[in-house]
Amino acid sequence: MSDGAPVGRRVLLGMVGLGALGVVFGPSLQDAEQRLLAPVQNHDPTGLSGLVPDGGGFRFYSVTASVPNRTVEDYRLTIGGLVDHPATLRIADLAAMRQTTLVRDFQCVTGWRVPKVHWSGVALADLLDAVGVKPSAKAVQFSSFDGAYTESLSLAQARRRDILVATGMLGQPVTHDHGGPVRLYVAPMYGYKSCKWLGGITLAGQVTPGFWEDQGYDVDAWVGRSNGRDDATTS
Ligand SMILES: Nc1nc2c(c(=O)[nH]1)N[C@H]1C(S)=C(S)[C@@H](COP(=O)(O)O)O[C@H]1N2
Ligand SMILES: [Mo]
Repeated sequence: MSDGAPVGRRVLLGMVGLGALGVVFGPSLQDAEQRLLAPVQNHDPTGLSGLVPDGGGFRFYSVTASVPNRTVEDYRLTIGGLVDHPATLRIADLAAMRQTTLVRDFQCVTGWRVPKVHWSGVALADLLDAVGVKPSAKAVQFSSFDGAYTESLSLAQARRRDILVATGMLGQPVTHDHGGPVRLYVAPMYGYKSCKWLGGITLAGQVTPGFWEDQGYDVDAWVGRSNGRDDATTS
């Protein structure tokens, strides 16, 4: 009688095959579905994305293979360009300013969403008021200390109260994986506007397309109304 060995071997070979694929492609396999949903390919060019441990459903994204660690002590946020008072701020400076909290969903354009996330920090609008925006400024540019990622908003967008220079997220200081110690959180727009590892804010005369926008994403990234997601209720 058959001892089932052929079946067993097939199963075993199947597992070996999957294991080998896993070594080659790593987290890419887990992300296959979201890659299909992505309006452009390579939303995660490093292939490093995966679920953030205890991240409440967040995926870890970085366009660079590694990002320097910045502690609360050595972190600096530089604000310059078309402002009256260029500034270099520490975490303590941000903590001394009026704090704003938001409870809002986080929505990645590839399809995943984390509902009702607690965010805290300084409203970007308050920060702009503190440094004084020159009349010639029309846009706000953001750079990441990962050395690669950039984003921007029009000045009108940046003055909304639901955009934070966030130091808190998910009820704790923003972790390194989530872009800490300071990240941007743009509540009304898709996740790619929320620049992680925020290092610089520059007031400028015009909007400059950011990292993903150079690859085809909409600069105005309103959730539900951009990147081909327009529906009958908004048209
Ligand atoms: N510096 C930097 N910021 C970034 C990204 C990135 O790759 N690098 N990815 C963006 C995208 S597409 C999303 S959906 C969110 C993901 O945030 P998370 O890694 O905390 O889940 O960060 C955004 N900000
Ligand atoms: Mo995203």
